[in-house]
Amino acid sequence: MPINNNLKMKGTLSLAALGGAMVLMASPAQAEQWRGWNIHPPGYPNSIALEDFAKEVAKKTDGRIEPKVYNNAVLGDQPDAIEQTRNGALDFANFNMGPMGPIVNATNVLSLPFIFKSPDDMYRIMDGEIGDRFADALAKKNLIALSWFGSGARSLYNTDHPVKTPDDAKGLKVRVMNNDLYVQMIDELGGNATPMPYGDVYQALKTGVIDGAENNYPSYESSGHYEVAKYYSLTEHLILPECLCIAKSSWEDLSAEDQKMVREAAENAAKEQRQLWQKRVEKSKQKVLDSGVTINKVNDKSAFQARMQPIYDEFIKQNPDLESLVTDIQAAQK
Ligand code: BDP
Repeated sequence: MPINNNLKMKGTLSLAALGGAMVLMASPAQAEQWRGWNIHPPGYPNSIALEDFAKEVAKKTDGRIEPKVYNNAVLGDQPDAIEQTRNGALDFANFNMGPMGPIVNATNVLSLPFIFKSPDDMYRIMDGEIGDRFADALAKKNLIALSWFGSGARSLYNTDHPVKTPDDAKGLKVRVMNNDLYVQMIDELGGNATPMPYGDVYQALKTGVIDGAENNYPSYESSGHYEVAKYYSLTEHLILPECLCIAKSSWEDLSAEDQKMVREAAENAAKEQRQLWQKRVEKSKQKVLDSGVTINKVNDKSAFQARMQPIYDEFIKQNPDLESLVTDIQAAQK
């Protein structure tokens, strides 16, 4: 018996080894596995674009690189994922420029409320020379921004009344993304800001830890926040670009030819994300309306804008080197 068993095992082992060798021969030698971070659920415009980026990279490199996208922030919340990508523990990601501010100071310019007049202005400016300046700042912190995604305009929403004037936000406890500028932004409206990971907001709204938050229609809808916070007020105070970013270490491992292919794939992903975004905004808006959400027009946005002036003044005072970036963005929208 023991002899037989031994023989059987040996046979099994060698067959397995042979199988392994065949697999190795069939797939390209040492395929590079890339781990990609995504905060959104499957089916969200960004998720679809990232999936397609992964497929295109695998195809263009004949499987030498195998990117895999991990959705729903399962690899960590955004500030944590930014660090992981900076140190190469993650290979690529779709990051919003809001929580990027504490790490790449120049990107705080993008978080100044009302800095962009419309998503189209944002796209045009980020696709040009000004966008390259942000990409340079990111590269200094080990993040290679290959293309820019959109995230629409963020508006305030809360549980028990419309916010039509700045004073309507007085006393509100509002969740913001991790960035001091947003704490100041809510302060200027007389509210109390709580920075908190995206994934914790639903529960915090439900239990009354916060009264509201702020986001674009697709996130307001896909996160389920609209089920709890039924007043969505069109303040449109932030129009934030997002990057498709690669870890510098993963980028530098690529040949010049592969870099070109990966960049192309990222640019295609951005085109796709922007198209899908448009459709998703309409779909999400309809869905929240159907569920009984009240959408409030803000007739005088300039009242909100005026409240933000101290943020600009202080920012420029503290970051004189970034003043030209602010004024160049403003001048590009005149
Ligand atoms: C969404 C962004 C995502 C942010 C999230 C948030 O796409 O990157 O993490 O808002 O509010 O719109 O945290």
